[in-house]
Amino acid sequence: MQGTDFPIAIIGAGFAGIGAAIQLEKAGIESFTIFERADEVGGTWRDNTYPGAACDVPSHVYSLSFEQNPDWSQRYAPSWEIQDYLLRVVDKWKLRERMRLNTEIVAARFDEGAGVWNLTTNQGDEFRARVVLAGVGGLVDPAYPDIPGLEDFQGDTMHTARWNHDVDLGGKRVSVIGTGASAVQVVPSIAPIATLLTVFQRTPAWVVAKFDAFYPKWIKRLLRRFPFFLRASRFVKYWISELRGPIVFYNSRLLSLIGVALSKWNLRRQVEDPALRKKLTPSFQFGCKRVLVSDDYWATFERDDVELVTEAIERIETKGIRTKDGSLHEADAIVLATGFKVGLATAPFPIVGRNGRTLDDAWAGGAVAYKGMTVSGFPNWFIMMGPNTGPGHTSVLVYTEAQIAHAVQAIRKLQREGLKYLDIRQDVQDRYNESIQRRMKHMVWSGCKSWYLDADGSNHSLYPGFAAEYVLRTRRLDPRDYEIGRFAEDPAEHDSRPLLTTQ
Ligand code: N01
Repeated sequence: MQGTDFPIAIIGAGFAGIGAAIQLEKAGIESFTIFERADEVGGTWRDNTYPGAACDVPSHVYSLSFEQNPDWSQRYAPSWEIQDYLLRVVDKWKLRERMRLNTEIVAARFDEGAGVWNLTTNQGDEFRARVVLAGVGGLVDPAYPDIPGLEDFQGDTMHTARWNHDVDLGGKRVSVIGTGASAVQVVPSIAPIATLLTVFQRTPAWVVAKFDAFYPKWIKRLLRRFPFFLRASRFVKYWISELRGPIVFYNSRLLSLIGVALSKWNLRRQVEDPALRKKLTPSFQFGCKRVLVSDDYWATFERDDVELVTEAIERIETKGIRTKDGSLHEADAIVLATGFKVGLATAPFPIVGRNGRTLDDAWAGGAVAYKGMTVSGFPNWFIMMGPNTGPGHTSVLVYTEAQIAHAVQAIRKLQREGLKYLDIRQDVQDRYNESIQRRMKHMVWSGCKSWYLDADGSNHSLYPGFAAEYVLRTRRLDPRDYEIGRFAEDPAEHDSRPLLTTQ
């Protein structure tokens, strides 16, 4: 099991899994297999195809730093273009050869004697990996609202994250439930085709201007010809988002005022009616929920065929949505822009580490991991986009790339020194997470309800600081932080079973 015989499992073929595979290739490590439960790569960008779906971080930053793309059509690329980009990258690196689509990992168990993770697939196959890179994403499965009568509705119902392209919303009365990041994109996109669009708002959101624009051909040519300009654009956009960061994440009344001023300016330029403005203005502190970006979401409510309903929903009936004031809002279709089941706080499937301990047990008090990547008792298991690594202000991929680099360092060490495993020390992990939670007190996120928070109000989703700081903190793997497992001297004790057993 040592030397070149070093199987690595990458779980998930979204940005994280694809990025990890490329970095392994670049490091000369080719013994990896990517497992993807869907029939195509892409993750978020494969699944989120609703009208208007796009990135809300500039694409020059929201792309892999080692696979920059001069051809983005606009500052904030639409979802299909990001998916095309990922498909191109996968083909360029010939990753399909090492990929098992339609293969879901449903269980994982660490064999401490062999220093091996036994992974079970949904087809009943067993895969034995020395290292696992888990890039399963945090916002994957749609959250369907718990509204009575949802299943009684006789029109079409669809969630933004599972768009039904067979349904034509043209000429229909459409109701949208939710006013988060997905809603601000879908609402302006379907308003022009629906005869009536009714948006049900439970909590208004702070929305700042997007200043989106198409890149003219000459700019794309320039970026293609002189990659320096592409790198410079990325650098500038990245640092703008970092410098703006404190307005979005610090719990400071003063900084918050800047955000509020920017957002109110955006509201004033889009909405003239003061009563409508009032309904659309949040009462919670700027940054507490995700700050949204849009140039046309608020303006959509000025249309005669768009209605904003702020009355709470009582139930859904066969013909539409009944609000608490007794009104029935008839609809032909309901769009649920109600977000995702946040997958950060629980194991994505049963994962059993050393001494038979499950990841769900380890995370009973909230999801914690050292630098968001490694969990004590789960050796050689590296999480990408793990606990407390989400940003509220910049591209998540900056964090993901730091995690990939860290995991590659660990793999190199394991290989170079013929080690059995690296297991983060419990005291190191605890100290790290105590410091993260201490810093949370200075962040803005605890003042309102959002997917950032667990049921008990604790935050195990976001990183309380700058991306640059996270990158610096994760740059060097310090072996002293890890308990090192070594193989027995006697080769007879080494596990020699095949690495992949298909039943
Ligand atoms: O989901 P959300 P999302 N009755 O949870 C409302 C990422 N993202 O899909 O605020 C009535 O933010 C809920 O109301 P309230 C991004 O990280 C990225 O929009 O809870 N309303 C809220 O308005 C984002 O943060 C991009 O009171 C109900 C909405 O539904 C994350 O995904 C694009 C309800 C849910 O908002 C999630 O965004 C899109 C109910 N029973 C998303 N239940 C990029 O561009 C829920 N709501 C990268």
